[in-house]
Amino acid sequence: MSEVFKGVNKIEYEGRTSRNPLAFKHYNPQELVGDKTMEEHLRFSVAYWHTFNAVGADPFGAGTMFRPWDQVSDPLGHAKARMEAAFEFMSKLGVKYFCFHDRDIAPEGATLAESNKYLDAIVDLAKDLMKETGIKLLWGTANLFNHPRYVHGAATSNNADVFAYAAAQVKKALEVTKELGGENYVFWGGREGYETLLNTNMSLELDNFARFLHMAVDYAKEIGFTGQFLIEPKPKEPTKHQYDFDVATVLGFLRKYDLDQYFKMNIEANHATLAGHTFQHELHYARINGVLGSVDANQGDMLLGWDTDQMPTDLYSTTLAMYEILKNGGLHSGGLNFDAKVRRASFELNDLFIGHIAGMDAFAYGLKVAHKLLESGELEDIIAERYASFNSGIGEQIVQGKVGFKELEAYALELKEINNTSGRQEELEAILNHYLINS
Ligand code: XUL
Ligand code: CO
Repeated sequence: MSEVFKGVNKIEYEGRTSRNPLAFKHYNPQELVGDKTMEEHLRFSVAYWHTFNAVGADPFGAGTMFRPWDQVSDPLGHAKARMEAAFEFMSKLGVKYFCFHDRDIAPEGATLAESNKYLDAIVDLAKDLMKETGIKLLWGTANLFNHPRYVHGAATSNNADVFAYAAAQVKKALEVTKELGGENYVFWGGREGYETLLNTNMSLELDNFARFLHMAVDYAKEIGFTGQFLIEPKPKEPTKHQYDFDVATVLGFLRKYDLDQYFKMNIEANHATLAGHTFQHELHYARINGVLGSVDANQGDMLLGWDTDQMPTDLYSTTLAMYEILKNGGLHSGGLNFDAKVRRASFELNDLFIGHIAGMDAFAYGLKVAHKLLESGELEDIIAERYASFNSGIGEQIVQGKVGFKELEAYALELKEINNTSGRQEELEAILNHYLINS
């Protein structure tokens, strides 16, 4: 396909005073922040499904986005035209990674064999375009939720044939991810959950889910796929209860079934808020448990209770996310994948660039603020001081496991008074704002 995004050149960094909507104001790929460049810290990725497949349909209305690549009618030709446009977009945007579901890049055939054949044809094209542009695959995954066969779930379906079909689909998706050098493989639990407990054998469904993941781990070993396995928690939608509810729930599941050594988490901002947590909470909880793997960068709407998958522009949230990521020593094989879509009414082609630029700038600014905040050590010093009672005396003995209830009772009986100090929340929030305003 010839050039699609006509009139858009490579997006350049123009600095914070620029008012050009098609330029970066903060994301300056080669600028050093600490000992790494912005590009190395942020590892941005474009989500194929939102940016190249979505047409703006919602439950109340049809698509509003008429993309040039969607005008090609034969299924494989359509998929190829879309992929060429995708690589043109990513090259112009300067994003070095992308992510896809198997069915985003190639059409579903009449049979599994035909779907696999379509996928192979598109993977050949992807390989060429990746080589030509230097763009890499952050992660691959399988779409186990769209087709009607997955009505009751995939690995947690009541129907063993569906379990088998899903396994075959993931087997192929793993092969393809390996072939394209994917650095991770993601399991988001599509319809792995329930609508009503009245028809659900939750115990069998969870056991089967674990069996499925063990099979994936075994197969990855067999074919030599060494990428990181990631689970992406989400509490609800499409089912009313998704088994991968949040980081804490998934950790408990992985540990119960001896899967914890093989998986980390892919944390999505809007999924965190659906679970009643902040984005920072989920990143923090994953970090302190050594399972912060990758991020689906987006944001929800404060007033809506569903997964709106908006472009992340909230600086407060991107700053606190980057604070956790820096404290994690970075995302390693993970990245910041824009699992985000422009609004239904933002249907012009340029909106795709503008939306991503807004998200990239918001994370670049968040990175700069978080770096300064960490360099200053102000929050860490206050936290250290807050817990100082555990560094000596009875606190130290508790931490070292030297005392039990009897010794503590004896100690408490001798206590004259207990002195608490302020939690200083407002002071800390003001410190955060200071760095947000002055970075
Ligand atoms: C759905 C979602 C998915 C996963 C990949 O809410 O986030 O797109 O990121 O399957
Ligand atoms: Co996601």
